[in-house]
Amino acid sequence: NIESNLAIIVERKRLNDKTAVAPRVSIIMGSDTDLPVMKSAAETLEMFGVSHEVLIVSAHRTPEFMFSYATSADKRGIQVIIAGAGSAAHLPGMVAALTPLPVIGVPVRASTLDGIDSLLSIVQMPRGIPVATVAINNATNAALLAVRVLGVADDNLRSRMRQYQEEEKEIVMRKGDKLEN
Ligand code: RP5
Repeated sequence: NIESNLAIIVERKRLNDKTAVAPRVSIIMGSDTDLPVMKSAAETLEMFGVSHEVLIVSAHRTPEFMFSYATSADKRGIQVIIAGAGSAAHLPGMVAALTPLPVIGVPVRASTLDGIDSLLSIVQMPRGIPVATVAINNATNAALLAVRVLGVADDNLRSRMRQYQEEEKEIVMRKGDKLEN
């Protein structure tokens, strides 16, 4: 749809804008139809103030672009790649094969097989080429994992993650209080 396409064009412009903050995390997906699921990864990174880019990169429809994107991502300063794809979801694994960066895979529910096809395509990587796979459609967790990876060498981000965990705990505790009253 128009809204998703616009978002992608804006992000592409940002990618080309040399004055913009360099993205630390790259969120890629096989199709713009993945965007409704994948946008929560971008929203979560925004919440943590982590710079990111959002791109459509298709293993099947744009294989040459996928190759140049994946082989150059680390040289551009990207530190973690979040890759979402559905059905025969080859994108995360192919990108992981081409980059030394950590790759987090998001299986997108996109077909009559309800996302099980995507999950198995992404999680069943051969030895030597790891993809950290999150639950079906759980792009939020992919972003949270990316923040934790970055937090290893970023004290501010690590304490922000601690704070987030405390806030989540409070929310659950308050819900428990409501049930008791
Ligand atoms: C995958 O095929 C994409 O990641 C998407 O989830 C699925 C369907 O793509 P479209 O046909 O909707 O563009 O490559």
